[in-house]
Amino acid sequence: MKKIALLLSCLLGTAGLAAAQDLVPRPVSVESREGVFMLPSLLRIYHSPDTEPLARYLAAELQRLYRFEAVRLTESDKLPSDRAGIVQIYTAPHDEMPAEGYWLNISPRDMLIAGADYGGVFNGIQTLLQLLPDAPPFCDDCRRSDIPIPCINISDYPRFGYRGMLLDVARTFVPAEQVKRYIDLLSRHKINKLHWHLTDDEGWRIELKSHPELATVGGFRGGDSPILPIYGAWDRKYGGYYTQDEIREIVAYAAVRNVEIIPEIDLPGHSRAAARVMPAILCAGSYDTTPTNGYDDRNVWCVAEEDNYRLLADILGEVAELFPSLYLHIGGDEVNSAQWAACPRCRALMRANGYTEYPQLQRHFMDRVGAILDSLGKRPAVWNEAINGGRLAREPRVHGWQNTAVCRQAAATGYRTVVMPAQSFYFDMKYSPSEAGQTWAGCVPTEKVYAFDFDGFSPDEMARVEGVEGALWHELGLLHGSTYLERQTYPRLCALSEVAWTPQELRNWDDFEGRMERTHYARLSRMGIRYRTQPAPQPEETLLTPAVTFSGTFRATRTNPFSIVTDYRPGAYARTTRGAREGDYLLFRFAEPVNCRSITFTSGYAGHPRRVITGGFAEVQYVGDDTFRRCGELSFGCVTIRPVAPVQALRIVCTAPSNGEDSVIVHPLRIVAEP
Ligand code: TNX
Repeated sequence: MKKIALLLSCLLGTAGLAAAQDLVPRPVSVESREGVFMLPSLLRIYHSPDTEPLARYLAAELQRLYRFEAVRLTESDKLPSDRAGIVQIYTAPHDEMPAEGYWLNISPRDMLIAGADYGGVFNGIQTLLQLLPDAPPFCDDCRRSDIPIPCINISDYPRFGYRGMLLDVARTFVPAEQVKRYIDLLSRHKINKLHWHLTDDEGWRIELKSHPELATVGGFRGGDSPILPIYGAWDRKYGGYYTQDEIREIVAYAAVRNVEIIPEIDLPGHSRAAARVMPAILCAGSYDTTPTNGYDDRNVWCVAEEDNYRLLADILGEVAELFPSLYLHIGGDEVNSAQWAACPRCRALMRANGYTEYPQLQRHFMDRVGAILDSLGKRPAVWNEAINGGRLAREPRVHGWQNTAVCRQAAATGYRTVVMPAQSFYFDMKYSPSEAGQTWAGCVPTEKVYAFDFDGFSPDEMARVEGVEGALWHELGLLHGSTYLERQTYPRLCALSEVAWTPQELRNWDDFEGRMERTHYARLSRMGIRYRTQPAPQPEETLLTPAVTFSGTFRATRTNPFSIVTDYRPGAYARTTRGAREGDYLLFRFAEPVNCRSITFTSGYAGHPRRVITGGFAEVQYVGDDTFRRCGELSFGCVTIRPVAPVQALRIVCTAPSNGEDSVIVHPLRIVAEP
């Protein structure tokens, strides 16, 4: 048995060394050593009092990975004279070790993790976990202890103190258990902030004892909810929210994993869900209100309404109590000033304060909310637009999202800045043109995330950069199903973790890709992550553009006429003058019968379920037939038919209302020739 262990250790020793080079994010300094540490039959973990949760965490991981249960925890700074086979974890503040940094020393005799602080020990444990070999194929009488861990000395610390990820649970609800898993996976990449986007136009996800209806009503859209369905939840009541107990549990779960949660209540815009539950938060005169869909502008809190600040004190008071983080994110993005412009009281407020522009009125609002936070012992975090109306009274942390220039500008103006330009760090964008996701900030392949290098930032600006953040906006969650969240996040998050952690001079794409391919993708698989893989090349297809006439119950706008469809203008679309109603139809009649393999009809923005026909079916008329035959149902506004004979005409029949959408987008038919 001993011999086998020795042989194993030799084999795995060298494999281990290779794996040691394959850590993600790459550590600052790694020095390989001879030999391996074998997990002993009883592993003794010595820990300092403050790292007790981490000793438990490590023990739980060994149990999960190897069914290894022979662990004894001892709280002590002193080690026994027999140090063989022990692990020591402790915090050791040290001048030379920055916050969240750690030393990890593995010798054949013992393993030691000394962290600058709790986070440092946690990060050291993450590195250790990445060094652990695969679970051997256990049998009942196998010893659980033949697990060799390569000897190594690592000294490591983060480039940035803020290494964040935003999760939008407003557009697509993510149940509490999945949020925990998401946090766990982030923490394994040494990400230490979760920016939790809890409210938006499409839903309010946090239970409040003072105003329960915000969540119990505003947490759902569709059906009998005052919030109309959108983004693929058209035919059912959809949603959810987190109870305060769940939130406390998630916050505690994250804290063990060195993840701080920064909750966001998006104000004063993006507040349609709140406004549908409490219309009085809107400017007087905009109370009407026939429900409508999409980004209608009646979602903005009235700045002049004093009751609003009392309400916000209630709301933020509860939020502040639930979340220990110093910063609470209060939004400030994409505020439409149309309601303020039409509101006599907002206009009077502007005059009284000598404001000439709406961003100043927004600053006024943010300052009032900032004062509430101040009274709660908290500070505001805001989106970059919030600083356009002059300097905010309470020192905020600014999240720059629109592009890199606004991030630089915020830092240059003296704000603590979180850098998260959509063009590099928005994981709701597509990886490549044929894949799922949004496109407004272009495609964001993993290489592009990795390549972000603060080009053009001055040393002064860099001094204000607190770190970086990825973002998973979630409009398309229902469209793309249960694998979307992790696929959009991984492997881009691995690249982000290295932008956030590893010194720039140690970062190199080829090196990163090598580590991913050799080792880290396998680690992701072991964690059960369904990460994105390179899509298979599309088969060559020939598209047909047969002469076609178009008719039906819709009219099109002047700027987007139906001729765009009948001309097969690539990338363009027609737009109707109103949303769809039950019984509407669109009829495509071909000049000659069309022989083809398939015809795809698409409504709405490509890959983005807005302005779609939310329900309906396709009917085909084959050559020689007088009647139409039903041949497919619309799904997310699209349908593909595979004709069995030459096609004379295609009709799309609407069976559902458009839920207040103002128009339908109609793309040219995609007709694929027979091979
Ligand atoms: C812009 S980022 C938004 C979000 C959307 C996102 C989609 C930001 C502050 N506002 O509301 O979900 O684009 O990519």
